[in-house]
Amino acid sequence: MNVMQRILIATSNPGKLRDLQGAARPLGLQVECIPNFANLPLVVEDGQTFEENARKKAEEYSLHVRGEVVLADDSGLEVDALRGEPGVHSARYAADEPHLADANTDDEANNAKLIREIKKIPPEKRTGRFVCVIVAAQDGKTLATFRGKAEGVILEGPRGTNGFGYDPLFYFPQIDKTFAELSAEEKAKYSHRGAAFREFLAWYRVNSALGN
Ligand code: ITT
Repeated sequence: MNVMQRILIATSNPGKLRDLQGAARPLGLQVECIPNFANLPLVVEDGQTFEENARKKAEEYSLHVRGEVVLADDSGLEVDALRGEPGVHSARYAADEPHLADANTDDEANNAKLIREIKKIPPEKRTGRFVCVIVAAQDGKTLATFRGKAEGVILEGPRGTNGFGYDPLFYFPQIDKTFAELSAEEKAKYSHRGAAFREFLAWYRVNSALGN
């Protein structure tokens, strides 16, 4: 049987949606943004961790689609020599301190700031990782939390035109490419989001009609 199963995600970030759709498609699953997402009241991401923010988004947005399992993704880039920054502030790294929770800055400005900061660090110390936490919630309650990461090196100039966010500055030694040089299939295979989504799927197969 080949029934397309639909999974809802609460995100304003088209890059995340594309990544998840890329990871889901080969499995015959469909990932869609929750209906009317742009008109829902914004959830303020003021948590100290990816988990807190993902949980807050999943729980609050799931109240708008009662009875459905809703996913939220909170993610970012941790640079070791920058004490884990931009981290939970990844979407608003270029904003003035204290990186107010409702003030996202654009990818270009965030990347320009990362380039300025990484140039101050010796090349051999430019390690970091993308982290993704996905929370599944229903009717305002968290059902489960999933985590994925991808280890790499931060470049001081962009490479590649695919992807979004910090992808052009994130070099992934395992296949000698930046994340902006990956196809949708490769990003699903190697990325933090692909890893977290696979964990979700393993859980979903057991906990939903998919497993029947
Ligand atoms: P939503 O909260 O609406 O989902 P957002 O963009 O505000 O969208 P986050 O608060 O989780 O999401 O911020 C994540 C930021 O981390 C994102 O804007 C990128 O700058 C960066 N990021 C996360 N995953 C990434 C990836 O796969 N490639 C490049 N950058 C990524």
